[in-house]
Amino acid sequence: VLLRHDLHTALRDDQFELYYQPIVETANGRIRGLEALIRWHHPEQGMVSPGVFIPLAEQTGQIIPLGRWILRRVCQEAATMQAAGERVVPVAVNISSLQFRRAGFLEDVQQALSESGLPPALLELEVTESVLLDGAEQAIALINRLKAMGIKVALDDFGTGFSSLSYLRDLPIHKVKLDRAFIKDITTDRRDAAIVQGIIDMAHHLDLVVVAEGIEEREQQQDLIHRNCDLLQGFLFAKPMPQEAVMELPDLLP
Ligand code: G
Ligand code: G
Ligand code: MN
Ligand code: NA
Repeated sequence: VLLRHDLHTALRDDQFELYYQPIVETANGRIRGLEALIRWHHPEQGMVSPGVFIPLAEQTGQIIPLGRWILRRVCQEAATMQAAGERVVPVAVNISSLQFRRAGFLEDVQQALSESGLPPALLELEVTESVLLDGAEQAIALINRLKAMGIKVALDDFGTGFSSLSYLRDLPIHKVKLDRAFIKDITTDRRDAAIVQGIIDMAHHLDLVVVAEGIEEREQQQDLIHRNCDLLQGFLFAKPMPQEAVMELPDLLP
């Protein structure tokens, strides 16, 4: 109840911060991208997880101004990082389905890009299958327009919820992110291994890039090298961290 009310003032009082987690090349740990993950420094409760306040913001409608703020801030910070260092990699932003499906979303993206000067090729949007909730046609049309602007779209949390194989066929995405639920036991559970291998092979035949999430152990990396997974993300390489910290990282993560 308190959190719900606090969300209103949090934006105004600048209590949000964006953390960034590297996404690396499977075989060698070279940083190939960053995912922006929001953090809320609550004045009394300390750090509140987005797993808690994003669903709340979706219920209250606050996700619209918050989502717009996130897009603008990520584009600004990504432009800053690009200008400051030699490393030029795309930055991915999680987009709530409510935000994605709302009129004006495309204009918000365009505005965030133009005011920051960030090249569209350095922005990626992560969406989940729930963007399809009220009509696949609209979602497909929107993703095609984003694609025409040079912005890539990834399908996040793939394999969980109600995600279906036909989404890989119908959505004009360029990347699929395998949920960490499949990765957790990949080295010991033949069923998980079979599903992951199947998704990787199918995605490659569809010309999609595959990212595995939640890599915590070296053995999982070894396994995914053999399975031909393109990119990895997880605590083994780096946790989400503030912009200043991520800028200090070397190009290759052990
Ligand atoms: O960073 P963490 O693992 O605590 O994130 C928990 C959940 O919150 C994940 O599902 C993640 O996708 C979501 N999340 C994190 N940052 C953002 C954001 O900026 N926007 C949206 N819509 N969701 C986010
Ligand atoms: O739903 P989405 O994939 O956007 O969520 C990303 C979330 O996963 C972030 O909140 C991030 O903190 C979390 N995460 C990233 N790497 C790992 C990991 O190796 N292990 C676990 N348990 N969580 C991770
Ligand atoms: Mn994500
Ligand atoms: Na995910």
